[in-house]
Parts: sequence; C-alpha cells; structure tokens
Amino acid sequence: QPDISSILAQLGIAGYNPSYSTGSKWSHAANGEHIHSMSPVDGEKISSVFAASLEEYDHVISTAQEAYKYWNKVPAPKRGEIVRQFGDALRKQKHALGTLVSYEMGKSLQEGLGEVQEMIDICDFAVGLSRQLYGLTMHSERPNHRMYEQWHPLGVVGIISAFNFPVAVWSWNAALAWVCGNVCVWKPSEKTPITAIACQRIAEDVFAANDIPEGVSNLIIGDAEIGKLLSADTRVPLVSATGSTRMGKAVAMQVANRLGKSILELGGNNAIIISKDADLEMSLIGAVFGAVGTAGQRCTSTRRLIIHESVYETFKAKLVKAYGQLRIGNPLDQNNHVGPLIDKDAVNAYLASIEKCKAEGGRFVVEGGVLAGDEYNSGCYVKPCIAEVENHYEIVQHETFAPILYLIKYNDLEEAIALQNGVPQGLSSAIMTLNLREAEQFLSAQGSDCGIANVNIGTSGAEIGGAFGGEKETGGGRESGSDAWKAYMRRQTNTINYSNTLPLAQGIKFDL
Ligand code: UN1
Repeated sequence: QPDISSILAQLGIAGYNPSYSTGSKWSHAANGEHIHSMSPVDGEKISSVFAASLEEYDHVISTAQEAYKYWNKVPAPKRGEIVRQFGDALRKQKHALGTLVSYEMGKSLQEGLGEVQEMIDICDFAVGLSRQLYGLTMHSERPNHRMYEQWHPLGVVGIISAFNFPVAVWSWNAALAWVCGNVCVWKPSEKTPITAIACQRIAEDVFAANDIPEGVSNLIIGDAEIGKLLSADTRVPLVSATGSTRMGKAVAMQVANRLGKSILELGGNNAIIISKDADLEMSLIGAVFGAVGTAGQRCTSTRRLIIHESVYETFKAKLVKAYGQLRIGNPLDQNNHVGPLIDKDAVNAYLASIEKCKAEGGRFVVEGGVLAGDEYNSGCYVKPCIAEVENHYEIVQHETFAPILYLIKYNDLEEAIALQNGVPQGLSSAIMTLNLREAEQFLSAQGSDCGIANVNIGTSGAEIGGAFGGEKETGGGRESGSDAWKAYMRRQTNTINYSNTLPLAQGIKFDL
C-alpha cells in the first residue's frame, strides 16, 4: 500500500479539509456537511472535506468574476506561459498525483499515471494554442471596408467532472479555458475530492508564483446541489459537464433555460465490430482492455462486441480464455489487470444489471460476482463478465459503469453498423478489419454515428489531440484537441469602414 499520508504531504494537502478554494484562501467550513473520501482499494478513509454552503458558492463566483477582469487582459501567449508552468509542475508531481488518483478512484497505477500524462499533454497543447486563437478574415462586399472575426473569452466557466477521470477531464477544460482567457470554477465528483484538492493546490502555486490574483482557478466541493447552482447561474456563461446522461439532461435543461452554453460529455455504449477480416489477436487485446480497463468505468469502455458469425465461436473462445487469465486485485500492484469499482453503489448497479440481463434472456459465458476475502475487503471488487445478448435488450441499450461485456452476432456489415448505431448513445466506436472497403464504409456518412470512430484500435484510450465527445445522448459536446477551444470563446464579427461614405450592405439606398 502506498504511504498515503506522505503522498498528501508531498502534494501539499495534508490536513486540508476544505469546502472551497479560490486560490490562495482555503475555506475550512465550520458547519458544512462532511464528505468522506473512502478508497475503493482497501475501504480506508483518505480524508474528509465539506460541502460548500450557498454563501460560499456565491463568494467563489464573485471572486472568479473579479479575477476574470484581470485575467482577460493578460495576453493569451502569457496565459499560455502560465499553463506551461502548470504542465511542468504536473511533471514534477506525476508520480504522487497518479498514485493518489489510483488510490482514491481505484484505477490501475498505470492508468493513474496515464491520466496525469493526459493533463501534461493538454497543457502542452494549450500552450501552442495560446498563440493560435485564430479568427478568419473575409472580403467585404462594400468598397474600403474590412471584415474579420475575433474570438473573445466568455468569463466564468463551470466544470463538473466525474469520478472516473477525476483529474484529466478537468484539465482538458481548464487548460483550454485559461488560455482562452476564462476563469474556472470546478466542481469535482464528491467521490473523488482529494485528487481535486491536489490539482487545485498545484495550480494555485503556479498562479501565485506569477502574481496572478486569486480566482482564476477555483474549486468548490459539493454534490448535485452545486451542479444545479452552476447550471442556473447567469454569471456562469458556460457549463462543461461530464457524467451520466441523466445528470447531463438536468444540466442541459437548466443552462438552456437561461440560454447559456454547455459542453456535455455523457454516457457511451461503445461497440467494436469484429469483422471476418479482423486480426483476431489484435482484436482480443483491444476488446479486453476496452471492457475491463478502469473496471469498465470509462465513458469509452467497450460494452458491446458485434462479431461476424464466421469468427464468432473462435473469438468467444479466445475471450473466455483471456478472461480466465485476468488478475483482479489492488490496482497499485502492477501485476493486476483489474481494480475495484468506485463504491458499493456501483457494485449493486453491476449486480442488478447482471440480473436484468439474465431476466431478458442473456446467457453468461463468463460469470460475474463480487469477490470476497482479505484482499477484497473494500467490497468493491467484481469479476469482469461476458454475456451473449440481443442488441435490443433494455439492459444492453443502457450504460452500466462496470465490466460487463455483451456479445452480439452479425452476418453482413450493414447489419453490424445498424446494431452499433442502434443505441441511444453515440460516443466511441471501432471496427477491427484488414479490409479497406469495410473500414471506409464504417467511417463514411452511412457508417458509425459516433463522435469517435476507430479502425483497428479499441473504443477507449483517445489521445488529447483530437476533439473528444459524442452524439445523441452523449450530449454533442467536444472537449480537448482540434478546435474544441472555440466552445470556450465567443465569436465576434467585425466590419470596419475606412471610406468616407456609408454604403449599406445588399446595395440598399437610404438617402437623407
Ligand atoms: C472518460 O471516460 O470520461 O479515451 C474519458 C479515453 C480517455 C478519456 C476517457 N482518454 O479512454
């Protein structure tokens, strides 16, 4: 077991039990409700924090608004320089933070470190971006006129993140939002507040070292109530939310009600099509990692395999064999493949899904179950399982955040694509094939309807350079790379007349 108290000390958060932070000041609420962070690894309490009160929430937002007045005047490349320093600070703390992510969330140490690497990568991306917030120039139809567009920051950006990527998803939003000139208010999952505190500490030291006033990076602890406040608050022009479709719909409706902007990154129900022309060894690694990695708790986790009937039995046998070799246990032990689920509620949801699947006619070829014994004391360790199902089962249409993999048989590619698209969610998708025609058909407009479509790669493990997000019930938002930054800014079209007359557009005459 890692020495968690020395890790908390190294991260500078030993004895921190806040309800919020605006940067330099950490509030230790006297009367807020306690939130205990329990590790799913061993069931031990890591530390406690407090839910922020309404007054504290208001204080955070007004501090952020004040900071915005300063921050939007800092030139973008200078903002990028500060984000560069933040990335460097993360490099120094990569091991400590990655270990804490693994211990608080339960993902493998490799994945915890990988998550911090994603944070570093997005900082590098944002630094470059800080000199590339480009607008277009257009030719005006009027003589001696110039037309162009520029991008301005929005103001206070609310970030609601989920437990499964407790630090990386915040950084995708925050690093871009900062270089764009916004200030951020982060509400992390109440299941993983300690890693959030660690990130905020790292960020605030960097801002302070650059004499930036408090309020550019803000953290607020709480449950769905804080999410509701952010969603309804006209002082928060953009809310970026990651989590369940149910949560996202609530956020979307609140934000839309005031015509605010939102970026939604919600549930996935990701499938890999395994074609008759697939490299089955490669497919096996992609499928198993996608299904059991992070104990099936990624939005991009592989939930369904749509397998060609000619390779179905062979591939099923390979899967069953591979699942037999999986080592489940402490995620900090690098010999293990699969760690725990986040908490006992998640275990119950997993068990309920298995029951529902059986009731609908699903046949389990690898049985699930909760593990018992010393090593599994937290009660959160479950067996990854596999069921043969029909795509239309209600449970198959639903995202269960657990390592339950569904197998579906197909015989022609159009049918496979229809099955892959035949769910309410639209995040990630993949085809395993060495056949160019199949690959291109899958990527065409008649192919996958998801935000992410891969060939000969699984559904999870996206790089930060691409835009990340999906369609339909996944929410439609895009975060991270490509031009996702535009969602954090407002576009302004500017037309300038340098003639000595006032010609009107469309040739309209208006003489006085
Ligand atoms: C998520 O599960 O919310 O593609 C994000 C991946 C990661 C991000 C997942 N880079 O699996």
